[in-house]
Amino acid sequence: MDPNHTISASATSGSDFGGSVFDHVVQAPEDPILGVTVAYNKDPSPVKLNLGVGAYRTEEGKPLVLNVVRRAEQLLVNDRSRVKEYLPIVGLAEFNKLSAKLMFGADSPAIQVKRVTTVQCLSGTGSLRVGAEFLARHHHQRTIYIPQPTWGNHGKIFTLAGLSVKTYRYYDPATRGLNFQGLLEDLSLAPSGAIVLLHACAHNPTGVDPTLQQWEQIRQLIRLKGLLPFFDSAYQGFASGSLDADAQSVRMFVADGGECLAAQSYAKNMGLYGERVGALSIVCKTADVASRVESQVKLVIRPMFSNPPIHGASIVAIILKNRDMYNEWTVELKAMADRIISMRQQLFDALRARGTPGDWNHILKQIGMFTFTGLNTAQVAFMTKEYHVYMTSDGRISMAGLSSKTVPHLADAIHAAVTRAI
Ligand code: KET
Repeated sequence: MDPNHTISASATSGSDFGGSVFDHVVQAPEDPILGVTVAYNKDPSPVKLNLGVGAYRTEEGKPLVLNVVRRAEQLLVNDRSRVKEYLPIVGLAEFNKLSAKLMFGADSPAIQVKRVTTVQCLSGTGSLRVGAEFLARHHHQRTIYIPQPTWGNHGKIFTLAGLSVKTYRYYDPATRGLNFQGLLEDLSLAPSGAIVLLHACAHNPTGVDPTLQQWEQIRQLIRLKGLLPFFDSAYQGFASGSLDADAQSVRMFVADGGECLAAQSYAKNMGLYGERVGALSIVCKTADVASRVESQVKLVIRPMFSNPPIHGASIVAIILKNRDMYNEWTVELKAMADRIISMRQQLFDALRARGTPGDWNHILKQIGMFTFTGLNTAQVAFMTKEYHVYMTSDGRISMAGLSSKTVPHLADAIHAAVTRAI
C-alpha cells in the first residue's frame, strides 16, 4: 500500500462533515402518560405527588412486590435445574396454558376442545401489538374501532401494526357515565368484519364499565354484525377484587362459540410491571383453525422479538399452578383492589368536607385504578404548577398512587383548581 495514499484520519472523522446525519431529527414530545413520571422526577418539591402512571403504591407511597411473587422468585433461584435457554417462539407452554385458564375459566369448553391458541408476549402492550400485526396480515377487514376515549397507546399500537383506526362513542362527559346509545349506534354502522377493541374491565381512563346486561347487548350486536372483538385485559382482579368476576365480559363472548382475541397483562394484577409478562389468546371456531392461526402468529413474533423472556413467565406459572400460592395471590390482589376503593371514599369525603363545588359521586362509582375527575387541562396544569400534583392532562388520576396521608393535599389542590374558575 502506498503510504502517500493512506486516507488521513481527520478526513474521515465525523466532526469534519459539520452537522450530524440526524440534524433534521426534531425533539419528540414526552409520552402523555410515562412523561408525567419524567416531569415528576425532576420536581424537587417535598410534597410532590405522582398520580400519573397506573402503578400500585402502598399506603406508604412505595412500589409493591407481592409476597407471593417473592416466594416464587425464591423457588426459581433455588431450583438448580432451571436454565436460561431460549423459550420456544410462543413462550413458556405451562404459562400459556395457565393464562388461558385464568382468562377463560378453569373449565372453559373452548380450551378443552383446543380452539384457543395462547402465546406469551411482552406484557399487555406486546400482546396487543402481536395480535394487531396478525390481524393486519390475515383478517379481511383491517379497520379497528377503539373507544373514545381510550388508553393513549391503543391508537399508536394499531396504526403501526397496519390497521386503520376509527373510534366509537363510549363516554358521556355530561353524565360521567357510559354513552350506551352512542356505542350501539357506532358499532351498528361499522362495516362487517371490523375489529372492535373492548376493555375487559376497569376501562382506562374513564373507570366506566358496561353492566353485564349491557355487555350482553354489545355481544349480540357484535355477533349479529359479524364484528371481531379484541379484548384488552390489563386489570383482571383490579376492578372487583375477583379474577373471575372481572373476566365475565370476555367469557360471555367465548361461551357463544364465536371468535375473539384477548391481550392479557400481569403488570398490574401481579405487580410484574417491568418483567413484561403477558399473553395473547386467539379464540377460533375450531381446533384446526387455532393451530393454523398459531403457526402464523409465530411468523409475526420471530422477526419482532424472536421469543419472549423466561423469568416473569416462570413466576406467573409457579403461582398459577400451585393452589396455595394462587390463593395467597388472590388475597394480596384483593387487598390492593380494596385499598384503591378506600382511597375513593377518602377523596370523596375530603372534597365534601371542603365543600368543593360539583358532584363528585363519580369518584365512588368509577371502577379500577383510575378516577376520570372531569378536571380540564388548565385545571390539571394549575394543580401541577401550584400543588406539585402530577396527573395526565385529560384529568385522570391513578387512585393507586394515593394514600391517607396524601388525600388532603390532593383535595386541597382540586378544591383550589375548581374554585379559582380557571
Ligand atoms: N392496556 C391498558 C388498558 C392499559 O391501561 C395498559 C397500561 C396496558 C394495556 C399496557 O400495560 P403493559 O405494561 O404493557 O402490560 N396502562 C398504564 C401504563 C402505561 O401507560 O404504560 C397507564 O395507563 O398508566
